[in-house]
Amino acid sequence: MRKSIKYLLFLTLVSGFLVNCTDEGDEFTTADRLQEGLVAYYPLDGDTKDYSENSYNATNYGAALIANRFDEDASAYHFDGDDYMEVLNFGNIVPDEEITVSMWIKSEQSRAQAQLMLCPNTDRFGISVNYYHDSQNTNFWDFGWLGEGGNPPGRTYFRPEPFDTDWHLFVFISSVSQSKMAIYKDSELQIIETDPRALENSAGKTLKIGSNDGFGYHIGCIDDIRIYDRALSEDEIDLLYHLDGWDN
Ligand SMILES: [Ca+2]
Repeated sequence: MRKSIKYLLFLTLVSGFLVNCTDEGDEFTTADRLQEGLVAYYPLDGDTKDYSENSYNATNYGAALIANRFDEDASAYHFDGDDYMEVLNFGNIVPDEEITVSMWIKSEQSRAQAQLMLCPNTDRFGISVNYYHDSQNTNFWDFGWLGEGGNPPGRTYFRPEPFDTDWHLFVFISSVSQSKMAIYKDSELQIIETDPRALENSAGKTLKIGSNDGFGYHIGCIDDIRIYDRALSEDEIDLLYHLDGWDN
């Protein structure tokens, strides 16, 4: 009898221990998933620092702090047409075959503009959403694109992109191992193609945020930029979209 009571007590302790472990394990897993493979993270909450382990901080040339999508003061940046940020030597750590870029963008116009560009802009790593092209609003995602016309390897684009001036989460994936390039908007797939290309010759290049190389300035706001060295899953993209309770 005493033995079975002891055994019951033992079982109770063990099950309590297991429940605790599982809870902590789940929390760890969720946070850990969005940290895994993160090579750059600019939350843009009052500064332009990189909060990943790499600490490739951005220098700001004119962009102004503004409220983010949750109406929290000074938690995103506004670009008025001649502003940009730059991260020197980002080309030394940029992923070259497997990459995901996630960023919140609020555009004021459809125009010739870039929100991200590795410069000098040769084989291109660049993002241009709400770009007015061939009389249509377009979202371009270039990774390893060599400048050929048409719809070549290393480039995918979506149009016509319906234009509005709201915040949207854009996620861009290029993966040589999975043979895909994809663009997601607000966690919905916009387009997927099967001809990615590896990025070459990136050493020493500068990452520009909010412009191309001295032109193509973005007009609008940018927030929460994350760059990963892997292709995020659709579940992870959904996690990013709803992070901090966003449910629009
Ligand atoms: Ca922010």
